[in-house]
Amino acid sequence: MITMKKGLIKWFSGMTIGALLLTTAGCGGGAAPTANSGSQGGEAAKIGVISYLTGGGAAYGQAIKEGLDLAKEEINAQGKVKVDLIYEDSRGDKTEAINAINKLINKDNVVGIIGPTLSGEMFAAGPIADQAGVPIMGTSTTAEGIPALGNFVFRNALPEFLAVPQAVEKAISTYNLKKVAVMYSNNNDWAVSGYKTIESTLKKNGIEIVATETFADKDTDYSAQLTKIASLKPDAVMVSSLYQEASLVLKKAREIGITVPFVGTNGFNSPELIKIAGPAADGAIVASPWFPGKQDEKVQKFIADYKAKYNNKVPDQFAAQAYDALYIYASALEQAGSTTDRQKLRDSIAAIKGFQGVTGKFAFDEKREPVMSATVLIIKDGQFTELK
Ligand code: 1QQ
Repeated sequence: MITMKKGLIKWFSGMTIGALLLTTAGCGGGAAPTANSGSQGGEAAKIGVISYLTGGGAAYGQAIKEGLDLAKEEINAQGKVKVDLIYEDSRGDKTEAINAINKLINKDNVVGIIGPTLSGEMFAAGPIADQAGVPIMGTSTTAEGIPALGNFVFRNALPEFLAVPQAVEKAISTYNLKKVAVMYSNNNDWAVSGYKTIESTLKKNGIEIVATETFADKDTDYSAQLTKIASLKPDAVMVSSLYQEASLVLKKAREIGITVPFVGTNGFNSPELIKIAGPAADGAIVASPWFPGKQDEKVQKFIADYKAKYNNKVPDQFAAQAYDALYIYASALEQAGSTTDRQKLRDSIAAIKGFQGVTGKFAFDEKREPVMSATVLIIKDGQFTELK
């Protein structure tokens, strides 16, 4: 269990940094100091956002920002609570995420944090927030073990251990799969976690794994792995990676004549995959709690408002989950009756029940894992459609 060990080491180093911060900040956690609240409306709750806003995976972070900004506008207009968002760009980097979290907690005195975008960043930054007693909620962090980082750590992203088995099993039954090849990025914590879920689901279903090929984030040449896979003639290929790498894998695969279905993990849920891979993305399958085709009033209103604000752009899963996340915070802040009390905010988030968002019904279980359901999607003619 190499990753578990790694996780522990990270957790301990996070604890040390967190403890140091507590001492230097000179406060024992709990309520954020109310001083320095600035001129922008004294009683607005200051929420820090750590997002992947520039670099290779920026489409994830930009979508998250768009969803949050729209929700903020609406929440502030409704006036029950006021929220102020302070953005930090972590560029998908663990060190940047740690720097961002320290700044948000100690300089900006935020009451809570949304983000970071990647599970790997959360594994690095989450324990710091937890030690400082600041609630933190990932909107896109789907690896196994996120809420287990500590009592102040939440997510409203559908964990891969719920999403991946649905996508994999749907593909098995739809295409009568017998033997598959698997690929994943082995230097990305989340991609590794997604791969493990793919593997255990395949084993559970008695599917033969003919090849397991690895690569690293930012790799651009996948010919060696795919040539080997092509020679083994699998019924499908399952890939755990972010959109940048996944798009290049898809393009190369189609180029060398691999026409079988692909099943992806959460990284596939960005329309950027379709933009980069083009027609090569057709036939890719992924599970998501978000489906813009849902005939639901709340979903359709969100899509219309989002399109109106962002140049007719249709919101993706990352925008939708971020939008819901800020509403979850707003509702918890209202319940807490304070815009500065971090402990009360934590307890109110944990107590969220029966929340109805654009990604469906939402609650946390006793381990602070989200209770939500998924739809299995397939890309057809450059569009995410429901795989029925
Ligand atoms: C994670 C993910 C990524 C796909 C988010 C962009 O699910 O890192 O957990």
